[in-house]
Amino acid sequence: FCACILFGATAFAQVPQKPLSPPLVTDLYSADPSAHVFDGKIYIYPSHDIDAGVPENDNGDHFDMRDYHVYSLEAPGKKIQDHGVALDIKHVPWAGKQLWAPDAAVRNGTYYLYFPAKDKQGVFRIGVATSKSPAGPFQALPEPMKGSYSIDPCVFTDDDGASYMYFGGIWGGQLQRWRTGQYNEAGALPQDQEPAVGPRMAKLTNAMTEFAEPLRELRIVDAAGKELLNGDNNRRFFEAAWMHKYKGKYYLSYSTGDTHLICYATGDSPYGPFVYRGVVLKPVLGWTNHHSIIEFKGKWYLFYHDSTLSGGKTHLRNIKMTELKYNADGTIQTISPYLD
Ligand code: FUB
Repeated sequence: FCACILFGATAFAQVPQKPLSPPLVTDLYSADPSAHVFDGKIYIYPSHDIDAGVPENDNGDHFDMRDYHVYSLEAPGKKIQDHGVALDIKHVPWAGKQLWAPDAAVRNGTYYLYFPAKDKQGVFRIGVATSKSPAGPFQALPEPMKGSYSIDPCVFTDDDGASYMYFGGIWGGQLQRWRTGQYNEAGALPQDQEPAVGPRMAKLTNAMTEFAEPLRELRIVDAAGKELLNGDNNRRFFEAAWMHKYKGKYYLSYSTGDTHLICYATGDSPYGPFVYRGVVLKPVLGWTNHHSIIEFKGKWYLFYHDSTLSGGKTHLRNIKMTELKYNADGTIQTISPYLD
């Protein structure tokens, strides 16, 4: 099938016949799965897709989600458990609309849910909610994180216990409006021959609710050390940053958006720079591609989504998982989401 459609378009022409993996959840639509191992179990923090009747456009306004459910799995292949509504937008005082891709973290027995939403002025911010259980329910803080903007937070905790947030997304994710560090509604992407906009990141405070340092823009470079350009749509960052560590290296993976790939780049520090290494996941049915990568009992897994359950509706997705394998040199074996 062809991946060449606009962000707003409904579906690919054809539903692939042989998906690599079945949907994990079939009674609700779910997307953007951020997986973690907490208390020896896999917990999944996805978006909860609904059909809100909002017309499709390139800003992704049709992704008009209003709550989150948390899921858990005792082990891959076991029955998934739905822990119910973990957070509802009506209990987030600052949020206006669009609960997009969340993530979670734990510190000292408190679990933190990080989530993007548009504030009452229509500007994406990142909120935090807390719970004593990884399954929630979560209680939102009254304000978004100070200095936060854009979408798709990912919180990575390093071996030394320091936690870092990676975030951002261009187009509807508004990252191009923050290129100067200040909000500019007319802010545009760079020219094609200029370096692409990078994801933002910063260490978090011990309280996990604020940035502990000024935000940085990550550099993603090619093998020659040259920054990826804005016109390099097959490799440049678009949204859905995820960080994991394998054999001492930091792996930054992300979606290329309008070319529908999950790519990755590696580095020697959580701050980068990151060298582009290749493709983790080829395009899926539906416009968006969004994932997470975790280790569980010695094996590695990719969590991702597609739109098979809805017959290809791009805003009605379903989460999936499959094993992820490395080559001896640390490169990731590219995954094809369909067998035909
Ligand atoms: O689910 C809404 C948005 O679509 C996410 O925040 C993006 O990463 C894309 O998957």
